[in-house]
Amino acid sequence: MLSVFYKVSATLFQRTLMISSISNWLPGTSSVASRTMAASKSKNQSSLALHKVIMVGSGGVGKSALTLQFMYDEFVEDYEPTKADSYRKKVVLDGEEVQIDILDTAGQEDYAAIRDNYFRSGEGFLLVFSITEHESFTATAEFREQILRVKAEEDKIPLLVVGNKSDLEERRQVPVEEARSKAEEWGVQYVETSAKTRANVDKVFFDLMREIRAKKMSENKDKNGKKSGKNKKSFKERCCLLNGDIDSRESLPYETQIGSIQATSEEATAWL
Ligand SMILES: Nc1nc2c(ncn2[C@@H]2O[C@H](COP(=O)(O)OP(=O)(O)O)[C@@H](O)[C@H]2O)c(=O)[nH]1
Ligand SMILES: [Mg+2]
Repeated sequence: MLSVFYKVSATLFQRTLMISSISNWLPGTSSVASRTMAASKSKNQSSLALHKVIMVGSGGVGKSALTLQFMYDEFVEDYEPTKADSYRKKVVLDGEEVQIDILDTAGQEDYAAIRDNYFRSGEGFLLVFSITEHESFTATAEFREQILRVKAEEDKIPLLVVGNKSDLEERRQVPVEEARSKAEEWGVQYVETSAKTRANVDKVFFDLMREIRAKKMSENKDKNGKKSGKNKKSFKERCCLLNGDIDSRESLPYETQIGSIQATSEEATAWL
């Protein structure tokens, strides 16, 4: 009886730790300290683009092994299966220095509200299964549904389907063709990786970052297009006001409006 109590308490404690260690991924939960730190970052660092990637998939498929191989160039055989964590790394993407944030999920996504918050804050997803376990491939459809549900208002979500453990060919349960045609149906790329041999590990993270970057660029273009359209209109209005009512002109501060447009585009380019 006592041992059951200890087991349950330990699990709850572990989950609490897990959730707190990745709370920076939950929108609106950044601490004062982290906000202050962010504000005092060097100009160079804060101006680096940041791409936020989430590892999604059934337990045991190699999400942590892929993450750790990408981060530290090593294959971790026995990473704690219930441990979720987030990682940040500076990389050079097509000649540009950028930062990548990786959220390695692990079971906490069973709690729908927590999972939805993570998914909402992610900009791109690696949907991982193991080529040695057909069930994990079938599960990708449900994970994808969850992502689409949370990001319903977004056009195209950067996502790659990843068939991991390609070094275990003799234990393959998911034919390449089956996975490829599913990915085609979803309009995404299918890549096979091995966290053990490092095959295609960089490729999946870099290709995903490219998709995220392309999406941000096109969103930015749209935003800027709309902004300049708006600006033209208010400039016209202002001309009329200048000809007429001086008091009304004061209530439409020209400098402030231009300033806010500049701030918006600067803010946006920081996410490119
Ligand atoms: N042979 C082989 N084993 C792998 C590979 N990726 C992960 N594993 C092993 O599969 C098990 C589960 O991996 P893990 O990263 O903890 O899975 P997660 O639950 O999705 O995070 C571990 O024993 C890993 O060593 C791989 O590419 N090849
Ligand atoms: Mg894991």
